[in-house]
Amino acid sequence: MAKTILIINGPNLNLLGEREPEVYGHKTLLDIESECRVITEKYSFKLIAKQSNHEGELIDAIQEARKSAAGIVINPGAYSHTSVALRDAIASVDVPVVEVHISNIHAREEFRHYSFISAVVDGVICGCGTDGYQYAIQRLISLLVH
Ligand code: CA2
Repeated sequence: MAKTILIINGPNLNLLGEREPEVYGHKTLLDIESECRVITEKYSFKLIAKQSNHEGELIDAIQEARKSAAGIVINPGAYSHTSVALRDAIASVDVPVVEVHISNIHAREEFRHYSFISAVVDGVICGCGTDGYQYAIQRLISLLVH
């Protein structure tokens, strides 16, 4: 059975492609997931994508992934800057996790500069636009196949 990579997206990222294209680009979340799937299939991984606007649902998805996923790519959205609970959930996961931010959070408002998540993940990709998700998948695969 194919091993699974999970992509988790947090609040408001379901709006990608609909608003603020100057910050978040023109692609929808479905476009991004399809691009990532091309990469995961090449390496015989199955891709599962989840998005939620609710902190508890994101934590549930991370806890479930402890049993079912080989690795996780996560864009926690605004919860990156606020959620100790999400950080604790990620810290409890044994599989590799890569954090993605579409925008360069360090070049934006000061409240976005700190991510509670970054210290407990294996890598952070930030400011590379929506291509960052593909870079994160590539990194995860490198960690998993070597
Ligand atoms: O740059 C990123 O990926 C962020 O994680 C996106 C979050 C933001 O709160 C973080 O500081 C950085 C916001 C996601 C909102 O997504 C939208 C997409 C389209 C239209 C409106 C919001």
